[in-house]
Amino acid sequence: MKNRRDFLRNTLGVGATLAAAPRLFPAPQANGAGMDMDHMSHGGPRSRIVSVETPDIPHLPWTTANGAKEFHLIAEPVKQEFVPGKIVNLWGYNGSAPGPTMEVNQGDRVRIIVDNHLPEATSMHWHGFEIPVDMDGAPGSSQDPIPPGGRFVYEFTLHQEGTFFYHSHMAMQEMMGMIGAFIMHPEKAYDPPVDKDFAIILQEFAILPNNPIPNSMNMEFNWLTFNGKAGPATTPLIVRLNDRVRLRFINLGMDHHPIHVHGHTFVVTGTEGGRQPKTTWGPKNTVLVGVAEAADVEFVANNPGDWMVHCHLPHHMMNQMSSVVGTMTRRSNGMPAGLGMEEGMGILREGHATSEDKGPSSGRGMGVGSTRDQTVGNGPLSAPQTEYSMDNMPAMQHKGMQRAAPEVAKDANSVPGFPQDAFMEGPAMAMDKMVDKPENYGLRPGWSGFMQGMMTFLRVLPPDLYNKVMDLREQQKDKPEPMPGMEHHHHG
Ligand SMILES: [Cu+2]
Repeated sequence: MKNRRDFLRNTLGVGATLAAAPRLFPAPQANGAGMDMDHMSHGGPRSRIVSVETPDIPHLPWTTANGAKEFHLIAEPVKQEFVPGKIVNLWGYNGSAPGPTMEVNQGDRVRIIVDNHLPEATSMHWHGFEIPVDMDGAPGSSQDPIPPGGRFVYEFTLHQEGTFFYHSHMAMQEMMGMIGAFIMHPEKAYDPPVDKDFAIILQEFAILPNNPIPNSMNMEFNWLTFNGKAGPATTPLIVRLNDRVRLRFINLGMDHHPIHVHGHTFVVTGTEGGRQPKTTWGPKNTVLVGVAEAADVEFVANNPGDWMVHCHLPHHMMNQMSSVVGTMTRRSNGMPAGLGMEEGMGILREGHATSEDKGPSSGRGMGVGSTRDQTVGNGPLSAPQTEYSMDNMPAMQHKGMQRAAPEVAKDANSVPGFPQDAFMEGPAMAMDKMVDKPENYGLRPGWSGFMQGMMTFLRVLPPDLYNKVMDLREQQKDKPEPMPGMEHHHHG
């Protein structure tokens, strides 16, 4: 018991000096199993518990103070890069949206200092925690909201285990990104133990074209993210062939997401309430993760390959879905008569984007919105049109994009319903180089053109390739992480 706690303390303690490092927990050694904790804890009951990886999201370090694990969360505006060049203003914690992942052990006493650096009041809710009501974070009923510049210290003992999360209890702040994973490891390792354990937070945002701020009232969600990234910028889940794998999905948004894993059959082993008994485990390949729910699934990765993991709602497999997108997809017909270029592209200098006079020019009303859409027909871009559009968007990073003529039949225009995929996907979107990272090593060339929205890969790798990816990841760790936006300034 003590050894196990010491391990996590030591591991996380190192993280205190690496607050910005996204990969707090190093990859397992090439010849080891999991985190190789057997050697560190002498085979105790927790010996087979591995730390949870949350790709693209850092872990929150902690210190020990006054008999508790002490964490520090700062609620603040953040810039999040969904895909290269798409930087949006969200609200989150400690520079990240979703906020950093917290990992604790069942039985721990924890203290969480929450500072509010937002321009308005907030309150922190510990979702599903069985704790005293004055620690619950319900604004107005269990505590006063934390004012801007204010602080609230939460402290409680945790007797639960499972996949939990924390979030602002101000509804619209939730839709600005304010959620984070809170993993409670069990006193005794789950049976069977896993070799790899991942958590993915599902979020959605409605963002007008060329507007960097989500409209939290709009329900036409056009940016769908895994851990704050949309495909192809999501970081693949790297596992070894025949590893036992746990995926933990957490959903906080306005939609339920049916998450589908290719090539494998899994069992649902837990919910937002904790571990489920084995008698409830039936075979599945899709799990519906409802709003405010979590789902743990487990399987043996016995099928080698680069397998897609994605939400199966068709509209959640796209980026920047919008029926009016200005010059990006339409060289003409994209702008209403009598308005300027900026208004036509949704860049507003005065007034509200959804006001009576501006709404139509931005192509959106307040709600479902199709009533305000401009009457433009869909149509695939020819290669020259794509070229023209890209070259006329100096702020858009397009170096490294792969362009080719869309594959379209000669008589395509005579087929009712055309175009569908030729409109959304294809020629302008492949950006393998722009999203290059160790975890993408060896993927099929051009793969990125077909990854959008809530999509990532489960890469089930044979030993050679697995070791190669892990070596590359080790090398990358020594390089400084670029800040969102910094690498895009030299364009234009
Ligand atoms: Cu979905």
